[in-house]
Amino acid sequence: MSQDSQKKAAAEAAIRYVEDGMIVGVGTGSTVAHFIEALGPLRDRIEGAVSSSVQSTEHLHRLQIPVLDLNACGTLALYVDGADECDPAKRLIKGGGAALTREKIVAEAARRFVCIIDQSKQVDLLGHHPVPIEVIPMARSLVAREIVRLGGQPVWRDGVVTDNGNWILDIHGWRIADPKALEQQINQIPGVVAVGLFARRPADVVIVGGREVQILS
Ligand code: ABF
Repeated sequence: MSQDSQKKAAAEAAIRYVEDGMIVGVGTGSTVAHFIEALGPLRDRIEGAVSSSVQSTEHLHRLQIPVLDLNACGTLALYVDGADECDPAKRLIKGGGAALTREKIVAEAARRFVCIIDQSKQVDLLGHHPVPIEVIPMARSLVAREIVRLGGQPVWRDGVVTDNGNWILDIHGWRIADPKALEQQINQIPGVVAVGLFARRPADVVIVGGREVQILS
C-alpha cells in the first residue's frame, strides 16, 4: 500500500470522531488534506472548523466548510492533525509544513487530539526527523547559538516565512530521550515562538493508516 493510500486510510478513519454540531479543529499537511476531503460531505452536519493554516483554510473554503475564529469557539471537542514523527507515548514532532505554532494552539484548545499518520512516522525515539522551531526573525542567530549549546545542529529553512511572518530553524542531530524536558528548555529561549515537539500536550489517539488501520488510544 502506498504512503499516500496509508495517509488516506488514516484520515478517513478519523471521520468516526466527528459528531453532529461539532466545531472541528483541523491541522495541516497532505494527510489532513485527505481528512478535509472526507469532511466535505459532512459540512451541513458540523458547525464549522477552526483551521491551523492558510493552506487548510483555503481548502476548507473550497469545500464550503465554514472556518471559525478560535477566539469565538472556546474549547474544541476535536482536533485532527498529522505529524512528522510519533513515539509509543503519542508524543510528536510536527512542523514540517511550517504551521507548528497554530497547530500547537489548536491542539491545546482541544479536548481530544486525534493524530493521523502513515506507518513511516512511527518511531521508538523522536529525533530522526529534524525538530522545527518557529523564531522571531531578529532572534534567529541567538536561538541557533542556544540550540548548539543544547547539542543540536540548527539549519535555517531559508526562504520560508510562516503564516505568522516568522522563520523556521530545523534542528538536526538530536535523539530525544526526554521530549517534555527539551520542549520546556526550548520554550524558555527568548525569540522562540513555538517548538514542534508535542510532548506536554501529546496526541490522545493515533490512527496509523495501512491495509488494516491501527488505532492507538
Ligand atoms: C502537519 O503536516 C505537520 O505538523 C507535519 O509537519 C505535517 C505532516 O505532513 P504530511 O501529513 O504531509 O505527511 O501536520
